Amino acid sequence: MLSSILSAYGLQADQCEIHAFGTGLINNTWKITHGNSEYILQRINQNVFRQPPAIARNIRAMADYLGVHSPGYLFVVPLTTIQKTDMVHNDEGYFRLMPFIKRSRTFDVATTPEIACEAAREFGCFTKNLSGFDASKLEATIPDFHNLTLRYRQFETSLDKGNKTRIGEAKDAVSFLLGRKDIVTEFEKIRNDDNFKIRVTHHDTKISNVLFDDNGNGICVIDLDTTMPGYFISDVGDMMRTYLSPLSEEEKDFSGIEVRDEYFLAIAKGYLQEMSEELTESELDHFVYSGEFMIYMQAVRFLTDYFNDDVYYGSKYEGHNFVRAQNQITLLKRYQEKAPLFREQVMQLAGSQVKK
Ligand code: GN1
Ligand code: MG
Repeated sequence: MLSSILSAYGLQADQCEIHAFGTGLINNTWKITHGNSEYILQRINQNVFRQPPAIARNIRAMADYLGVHSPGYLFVVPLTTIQKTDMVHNDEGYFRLMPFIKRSRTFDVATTPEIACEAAREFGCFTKNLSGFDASKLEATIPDFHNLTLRYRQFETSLDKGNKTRIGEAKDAVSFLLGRKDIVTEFEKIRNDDNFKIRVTHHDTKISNVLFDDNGNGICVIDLDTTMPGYFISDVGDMMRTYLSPLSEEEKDFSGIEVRDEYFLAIAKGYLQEMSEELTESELDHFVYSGEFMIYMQAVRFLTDYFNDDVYYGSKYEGHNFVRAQNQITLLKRYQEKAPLFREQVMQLAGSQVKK
């Protein structure tokens, strides 16, 4: 299947080593080795990304801007085919090939606060470098991706139309999420707040989307498919969701889920190092809210998918998405306990900054 794709880039499959790569839930990813050259090949999941060419157009537009305004900034752009296209389209879908950055490594989990801080700095730097770029020029590769109002509505619909047995079994989780609708209400206030800026937002800031060198310094951010106009709370919030606990969303034993203060501080330091001058006072006031926003939204999305018979995320065992949803609910509770402390810390960190 991959040989015709590789040949579009002038590579012969029988001269390449091909290995499945990474842990993403959405796209298929392979590492391709051809002599001394290494590449990442991906097939875009078209059930999720309805218009894959929009991804390529977005990346091109950002690359053009950064080439002029931040020439030293490493921004990984897909390679072009012999026909000079950014992607290959055939019956199997849309594919693209990227250079594999030499001597780079990724982490599946945030293993130290330093790594978390570097990742946060990289995501902050990405948005900062693109702050002069008109975000509205980017196409929404997944319309309403982080629109919590819509996610909540989809949850309500799944309660109405979804798998009745599963809904019955998840009563506690359902009433917890319905009981935290204030998180949705706060999001709606943000949408009506002119001091909340629509920025170039990555929307998938897990640690494995940052490349590091051997010394643990960040090199660049990757996986730009969901980069589109959005709010900074998506990026900061998903870092909190995925770096604060030592256990991932896959963990079935919730007793070990905790929110580590030093990782919160690391995210805040790293991100604000780049972004404190950019953020408005309203935005800064919602720095801690961003964790609630993203953890809550992910719990809602997993539970909705469970009620919809796992059509979106898939499921490796019976009840998988229910476990993921409960895991995220536990994380949200742990996060909530620390929120007052975190608010103080953010104010202290930002205290010396002149806010716009
Ligand atoms: C999906 O495929 P992956 O792992 O990069 C999802 C994210 C979720 C994440 C949860 C396009 O990302 O929003 O946070 O799963 N991406 C999409 O693991 O839905
Ligand atoms: Mg992704």
